[in-house]
Amino acid sequence: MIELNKTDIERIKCSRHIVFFTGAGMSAESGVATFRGKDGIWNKFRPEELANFDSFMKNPAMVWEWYSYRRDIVRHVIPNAGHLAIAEFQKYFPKITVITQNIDNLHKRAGSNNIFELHGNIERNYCIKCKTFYNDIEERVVPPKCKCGGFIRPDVVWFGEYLPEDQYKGAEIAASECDYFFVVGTSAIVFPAASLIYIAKKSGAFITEINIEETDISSFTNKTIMGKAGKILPEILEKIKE
Ligand code: BV8
Ligand code: ZN
Repeated sequence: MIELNKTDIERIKCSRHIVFFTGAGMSAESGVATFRGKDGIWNKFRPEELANFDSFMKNPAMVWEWYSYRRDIVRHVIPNAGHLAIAEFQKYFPKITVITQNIDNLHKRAGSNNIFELHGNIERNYCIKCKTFYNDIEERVVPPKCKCGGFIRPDVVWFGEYLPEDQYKGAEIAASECDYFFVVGTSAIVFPAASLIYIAKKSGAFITEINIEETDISSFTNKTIMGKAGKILPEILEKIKE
């Protein structure tokens, strides 16, 4: 059972605005591999080799194949009990915000409707030359090309690239205004995304981390609950509903 006492539950219950800041661990129980865990996808590759623009320009086919492989996985998985619990929180609180580093669209598919996608979305693609968006592309040709001749790339944020302004700004405001900030399934080492945790704390939010292991921020949070997101989040929701 979760390590939350009556006071913890009361504190959540009287929150007006709760933020769920999520990383790859949120989708692990849906079958989407994390990045840095023992079976993380980046153990086989290195982010520098794949999730950056120069690699794409040097070897667009290799980078495109990697995203096609991941897009195929995402298309065949479903939101887990953790995603569904976060979506159900919307019924019991005036304001719920999801800030995700994930590009897998699972929060939206679970029914969350106030989401900031800091690192983009693997279902969206655009032409690097004319910026035309392509959602369903014929993946026969690798990498696919736009009618203008430009390469088509996934609409995700690569290393060294800026986060979408509107997404980061919106997330920053939510982090500074909320009274409760859950950090779920993230190693909290990628910036500027991870700075939102510090912004929330500085603004007086209560920070609770849900993870299966200690992270760089565990000593910094108000509370750390060891456990899987797909188990802990539904348990917290049940307590709220009691
Ligand atoms: C930028 C999209 C400005 C693509 C991603 C040195 C110091 C500080 C910063 C830097 C630095 N050197 C470089 C930087 C900047 C760099 C950065 O932060 N690097 C890190 C690695 C040090 N950041 C950038 O480049 C950003 N842009 O700074 O721009 C700029 C612009 C121009 C010039 C200069 C500066 C852009 C970063 C975005 C990169 N794109 N993803 C794609 O996905 O292919 S990042 C990638 O990492 C994913 O988005 C992922 O979500 C994110 C963070 O990883 P996590 O989500 O935390 O996943 P991870 O596997 O690490 O952890 C999973 C956790 O879950 C673990 O803790 C595990 O225990 C837990 N878990 C597992 N199972 C469960 C669970 N928890 C609960 N339940 C479970 N079942
Ligand atoms: Zn084009």
